[in-house]
Parts: sequence; C-alpha cells; structure tokens
Amino acid sequence: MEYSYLKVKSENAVCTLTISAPKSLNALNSIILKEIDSFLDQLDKNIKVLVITGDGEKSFVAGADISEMCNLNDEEGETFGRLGARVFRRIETLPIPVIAAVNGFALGGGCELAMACDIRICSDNARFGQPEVGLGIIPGFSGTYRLAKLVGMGYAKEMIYSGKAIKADEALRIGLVNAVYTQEELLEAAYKMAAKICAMAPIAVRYAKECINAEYDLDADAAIAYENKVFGQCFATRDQKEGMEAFLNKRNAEFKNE
Ligand code: CO8
Repeated sequence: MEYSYLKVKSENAVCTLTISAPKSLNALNSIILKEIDSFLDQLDKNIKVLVITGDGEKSFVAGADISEMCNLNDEEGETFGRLGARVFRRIETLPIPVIAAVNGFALGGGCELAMACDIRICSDNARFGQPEVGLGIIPGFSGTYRLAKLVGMGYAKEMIYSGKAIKADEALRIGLVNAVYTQEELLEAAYKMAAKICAMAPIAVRYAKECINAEYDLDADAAIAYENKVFGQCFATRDQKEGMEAFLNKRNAEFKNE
C-alpha cells in the first residue's frame, strides 16, 4: 500500500516504518496517525520485529502537529488525543517487539511514540522532552502515564512540568533509552538487535511481551499467576520441544513459529 507520510521496508522478517513529513520535522498530524493505524492493520504476519524511525538526520518526531491542533475546541482536542492514544496502544500491544530507533528530536507526541515501543535506542543528537505545558496543553498521547512508568514519578514530573528537553546521554542515564549510537550506526544497531530477537522462538517472544505488559499493572500474586499460566502454554508449542531438543543434541534450534 502507498502512504503519503510513511515509508515501509521489510527485510529478513524485520519491517522498518519510517515516518516522513520533513517539512514539519515528522510532526504527527491526524492523517499520519491514521496511516500508522492502516499500516498496523496490514502488517505481514511473517514479520517478527518492527523498527520505527523518522526520516532524515534531525528528527524522529517533533511532536503532534501544532498547526493542526491550534484551533481545536475541547471536544476536538479529546478526539485527536484519543486517536493518537489508540494508535500508540496498538503499537504497545502489537504481538511482536517494536524497537524505536530515535534519530533526533523526540518531543511531545514523538517522545510518547517512542515510549509506546518496547525498546528505545537513539542517536547521539537525539533530544527527548514533553514540552506540552509550554503550549497550554498536557501530554495527550499517554505521556503522563508512560513517562512516569519508565523513568519514575519524580523525574517524569520534572520533565513534564518544566517542559525541559534532555540529551541522549541523560536519556540513557535515566533509563529512557537502552543505548546511544552515532547517527550512522543507529539503524544497524536496531537491525542487529532485531536479528537476535528473530533467532528466538517467536511464540515465546510474543508470550514474554504479553506477560511483561499485562503483569506491569497487576499485584505480585496476580502477576506471578499470570506468568505461570503463560509459561505452561509454552509447553503446548512445537518450538518448545525444538528448542530444548536442539540444546540437548548440541545443535542450533530451527523454530517454526508453531
Ligand atoms: N508541529 C508542527 N510543525 C512543527 C512541529 C510540530 N510539532 N515541530 C516543528 N515544526 C515545523 C516548524 O514550524 C518549522 O516549519 P516552517 O519551516 O514552516 O517554519 C519546521 O518544522 C522546522 O522547525 P524549526 O524551524 O522550528 O526547526 P529548529 O531546528 O529551529 O527547531 C524544534 C526544532 C526544537 C524541534 C522546534 O521545531 C520545536 O520546538 N518544535 C515543536 C516541538 C513541540 O513543542 N512538540 C510538542 C508538540 S505538542 C504534542 O506533541 C502533544 C502530543 C499530544 C497531543 C494531544 C492532542 C490533544
């Protein structure tokens, strides 16, 4: 399918989604959000990892599109927020891992998009921030929820109340990203990580994501019980037999996603 603002490339079971609106530093308008929604509908079932990045060397996503939001009333604002939140939640709950390769500005909705991904890595020129209160709004694509979970309540409150942007090394220090690379190395690093994930049993990876996401909001007993049930389900897969037999026979496993 052709998109106006998305570039899609698939290779070796890894799909790369590049958000491309260079005139506005890849800011998200409602058309882009709807295109991402359609892209998710049509994502090939053979894809094992999704990498999301931004076009160019300056910006991942510089936020939601301020020119589109400028004249919204309260009802329209809520509708726009709901669209972004729904699309980002789809990314968060996608049955495959999603890596954000943050190649520059990840501000407002851009930081929120990165946070909806499973894993974030960034280039050394990346800047993260939630500048919304300086525009008279609050983070509206679930940033007040996810930032506090990722970096802790205190730091999230400082970032959101002050709107301050942080550099890549600070994002690494507070655990907002897993690693920092040069611009040239960033996508290769994402693909290297993706290849490692692709070599694992796909159903087990999917179950692991499901457990980590679901258990985060449960109490300890409920979380442990959840994991126990899904752990049991792994033994109903052929890949579990293959993985363990391969280990015992000192050969590489050949997983079939069954
Ligand atoms: N929306 C629309 N246009 C944008 C955006 C944006 N978020 N960011 C940049 N642009 C445009 C600029 O207007 C400019 O356009 P033009 O060339 O026509 O003047 C072009 O991109 C290039 O930008 P700059 O000239 O400003 O480039 P600089 O290198 O000087 O600065 C910055 C780069 C620092 C990224 C700067 O552009 C900036 O501060 N951008 C806005 C960042 C921001 O505030 N983001 C948060 C937006 S609010 C948000 O994301 C809320 C999410 C939840 C929504 C809930 C809905 C209700």
